[in-house]
Amino acid sequence: MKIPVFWDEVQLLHDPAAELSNGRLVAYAEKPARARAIFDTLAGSGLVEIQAPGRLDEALLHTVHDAAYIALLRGAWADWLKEGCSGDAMAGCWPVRGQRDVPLTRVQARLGAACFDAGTPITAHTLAAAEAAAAIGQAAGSAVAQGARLAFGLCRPPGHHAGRDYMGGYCYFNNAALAVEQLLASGADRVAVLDVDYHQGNGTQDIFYARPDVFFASIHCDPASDFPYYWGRAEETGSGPGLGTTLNLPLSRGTDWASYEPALQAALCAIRRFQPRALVISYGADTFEADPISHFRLKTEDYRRMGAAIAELEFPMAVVMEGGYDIGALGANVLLFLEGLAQR
Ligand code: SP5
Ligand code: ZN
Repeated sequence: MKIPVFWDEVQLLHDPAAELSNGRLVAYAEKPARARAIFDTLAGSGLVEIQAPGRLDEALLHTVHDAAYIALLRGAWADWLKEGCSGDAMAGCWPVRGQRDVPLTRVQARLGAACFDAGTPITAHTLAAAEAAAAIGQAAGSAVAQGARLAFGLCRPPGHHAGRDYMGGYCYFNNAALAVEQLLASGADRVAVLDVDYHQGNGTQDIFYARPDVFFASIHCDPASDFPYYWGRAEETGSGPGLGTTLNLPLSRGTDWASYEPALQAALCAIRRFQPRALVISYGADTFEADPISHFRLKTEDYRRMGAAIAELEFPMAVVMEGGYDIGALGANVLLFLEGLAQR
């Protein structure tokens, strides 16, 4: 059985010029060539069947994201031009915590209030790409709901840093959360998310933080040293009816497979205990040793091991693509992970 891979080339049109990094504007790391490299490797592998996603369900999108936030993203580029700005649309002024809630008119101000970093610009084609990625997240969830044991959503832009009403970390819509909500809408009563991107999945955590029906586990670099800084400590375990359904496993810079594997087993153990009907995996290959923006030391072969370890869970799985910035190795790092998952 070939693995269904959902893909839409509209995603390649999102191409921001720069991001703010260590006090400088530098080339944007989340480049179209990333998705192209993954697509080419998977398409040439004989392991997968490329499929177009269905239409993005408006109601489902509104289950995950706030209506005013969706409207902001949809209007941002036109507003930016109307207000006489040039360059990619992004804020340069942000409200601080605890600030009084005031009505905002300028798109600069509205973007600042809805974004937590200076790495998530909006271009002419960003919305189209982000909607395609969201549709792909939904399609991956839907394929699993309809009986696939494994499906892969080749999403770009990524999604796990985007919350209900905010963007950040190269993410606009939360593609993994769309997969989760699609599974729940199709009758699953409990769904788990395993996030293995180098960066903690703060958006997914926030969206499901108080939910007893969605378990969120994330293995990531300690936020004391790395982005997203303000989320991802081990003490964050959920709230209210969702207390105990969030698991954060921060690891230090320099982590290799020997130190990664025990954390992965701990996450798998907790997921098994939760007994979900399905698992959504936020897969980032930025844990790779040569990743240009990250500091773990996993090797290409380790992704097959990671996939095989996760495959020990008997639940059906929808994988969505998150980060991973070493374009030369990215295709192999995705393919081997999928091969490991498909081994069962
Ligand atoms: C989905 C995902 O992996 N998002 C990560 C966002 C990380 N943003 C902060 C990175 C800081 C390093 N910037 C280096 C840019 C090199 N062009
Ligand atoms: Zn990442």
